[in-house]
Amino acid sequence: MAALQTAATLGFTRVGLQSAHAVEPAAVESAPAIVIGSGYGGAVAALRLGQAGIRTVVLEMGRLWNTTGSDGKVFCTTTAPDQRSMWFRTRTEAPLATFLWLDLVNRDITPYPGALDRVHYDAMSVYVGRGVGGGSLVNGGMAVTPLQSYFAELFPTVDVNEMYGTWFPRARAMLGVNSVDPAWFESTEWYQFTRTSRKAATAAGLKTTFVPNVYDFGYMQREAAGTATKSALAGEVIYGNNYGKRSLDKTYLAAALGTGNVTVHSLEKVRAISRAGDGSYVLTADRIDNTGKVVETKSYGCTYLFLGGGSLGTSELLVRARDTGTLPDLNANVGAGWGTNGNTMVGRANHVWDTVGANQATMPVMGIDDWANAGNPVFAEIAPLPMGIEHWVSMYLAITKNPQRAKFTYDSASGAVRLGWTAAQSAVSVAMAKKLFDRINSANATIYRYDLFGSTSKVFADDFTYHPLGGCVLGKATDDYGRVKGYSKLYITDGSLVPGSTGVNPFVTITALAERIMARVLAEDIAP
Ligand code: FAE
Repeated sequence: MAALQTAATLGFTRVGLQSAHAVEPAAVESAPAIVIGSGYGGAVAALRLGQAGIRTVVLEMGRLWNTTGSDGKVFCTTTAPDQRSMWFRTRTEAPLATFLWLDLVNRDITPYPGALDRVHYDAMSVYVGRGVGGGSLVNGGMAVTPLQSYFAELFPTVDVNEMYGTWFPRARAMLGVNSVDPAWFESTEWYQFTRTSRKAATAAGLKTTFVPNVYDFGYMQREAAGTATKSALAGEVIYGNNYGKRSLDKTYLAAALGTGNVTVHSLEKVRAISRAGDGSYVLTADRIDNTGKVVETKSYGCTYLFLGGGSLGTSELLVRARDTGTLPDLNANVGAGWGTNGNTMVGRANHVWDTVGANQATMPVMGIDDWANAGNPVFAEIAPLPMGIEHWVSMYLAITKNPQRAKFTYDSASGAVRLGWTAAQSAVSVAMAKKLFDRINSANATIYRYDLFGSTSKVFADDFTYHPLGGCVLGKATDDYGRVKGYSKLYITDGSLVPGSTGVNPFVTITALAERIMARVLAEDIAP
């Protein structure tokens, strides 16, 4: 007894407890500003805070992708994926599961904090990027500015002239947006697949349009010439590009670190947010190792909190905070207004003389633009299917104007946040995509492919999206500048602000909105 008392007096009991429970919160680490997540919304917030001289900590659950594996590369290939491919999986879960119904694509892997995650909800699964740079590490780089009239419809309270005059141009410049050289596009084998899809769309009286990208097309031309190491021309995309792509770690985040005011903590997942008596925010974050084990639970404090965890990450954190009572004044719009951007994937079989080429660049550069068709608005990206063989398949990612929206809800029994999206809601996207591609098939006397998405008769991939949007919609869960209603000094800057749809690929919209928010918040809310 005496010995125990002595030990306790000396503080040994606490030391003993800490080693037995390594996840006990350590002392609070504080910073004036914290940003959760390092995708588009988080990266813009970090840069603008850093430039304003505000010491900022970014907490990112994924890895910092800056070390090479045994193959000398940072990211693994798509054709031979290893542990670096996916977020804690024993087998990869690629979007195109099969070819001729054979599972030729997926591989067994060791669980590891890989770059691509597929988050499964009841009737919808969502692909997201994990790592410093978020979705920019794994996406197709298509950098599309939405139609001004549609943006105005989605965001009636936002000044569209200011958006299109200031914030969209700023976002494009910062992201390093560029376009394929049209002459090279017309002549290279690497975009034969796109030219074949354009021909089929034109035959149906449909309009096609070039779309810009953040992949460096100068680099791509050098890849084709054999003077640069291949990346987009080596099938790299969904598990990361080793070269050529201007992902956020090379643009916004590099600039943010360059201010000297921003620190990024990787492999730290925020799991709870609450508020201290003085109005500052308190975060609980789990630091994990490469096996996923929680090696430390950290406690952070900040005056200004910016949420950039993406549509899923931010919505889940805030729904949980509201419904577990740690931020009880969040309103009922938190968790609402979620959509898939109308995503549906589909493949068509071409005639034998309409080849798509064995060699395909992974960066899409063209879309079929039928958004002006009021009866059935669809924008369909012409997507690659690089298999190293001629397979005559034309792939598309259709973005449809699906008006369906869903909610995130907190399940107190399991502690999980669920998404109420249903299969019937996906069927609306499929019906719209089908109308467009039936037109193309009928004009070209071609058919769909039935062998690409697993089951024997599945034509349209209706169970996943690359474009999760909404959950904390601008003007509803927040004011018109991302300030969360019910709380001061709490902001959202990511895709959860976008009401379920942008009509095009979303990251330019997310970046431009974040720029607009940060300019206003820094000018009005944060003392220099
Ligand atoms: P995001 O980029 O997802 O960043 C959120 C970050 O927060 C991630 O790094 C998370 O790991 C991290 N995070 C989340 N929760 C927590 C937490 N609790 N604690 C710590 N960290 C957390 O969000 N869009 C285009 O415009 N063009 C394309 O060509 C395109 N292709 C795509 C292809 C694929 C395969 C995928 C998956 C997406 C694609 N997208 C594309 C979508 C685009 O990447 C996406 O809209 C943006 O990345 C969303 O940006 P956010 O800032 O909202």
